[in-house]
Amino acid sequence: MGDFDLDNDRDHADRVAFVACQAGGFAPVCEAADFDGDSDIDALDAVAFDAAFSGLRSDITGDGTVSGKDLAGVLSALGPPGIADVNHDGATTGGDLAMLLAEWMP
Ligand SMILES: [Ca+2]
Ligand SMILES: [Ca+2]
Ligand SMILES: [Ca+2]
Ligand SMILES: [Ca+2]
Repeated sequence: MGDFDLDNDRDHADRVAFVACQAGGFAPVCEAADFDGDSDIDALDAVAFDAAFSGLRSDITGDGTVSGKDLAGVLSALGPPGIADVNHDGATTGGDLAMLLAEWMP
């Protein structure tokens, strides 16, 4: 589950696809995102995806490190959910910033 591009990993590319499915609602192509098999892509599936995810949750740019670029990404995405909603509470807020700072690798 969660390997959208079928290359046997759950990396940033898969995460982008997951977030798109989470935002866009359930579609046949999103079956790989429905970890618990209840035909929706919700916070429970997001938690399961994170458990399988190989990267850093706060690495929203997908470059392998958590840096100022990710911080800028979260700051520019504040408000709605999306890839910057790293704690999956349905919004991009200071809580996501706190998680990013906790994973920060200078
Ligand atoms: Ca993959
Ligand atoms: Ca589900
Ligand atoms: Ca990054
Ligand atoms: Ca959040």
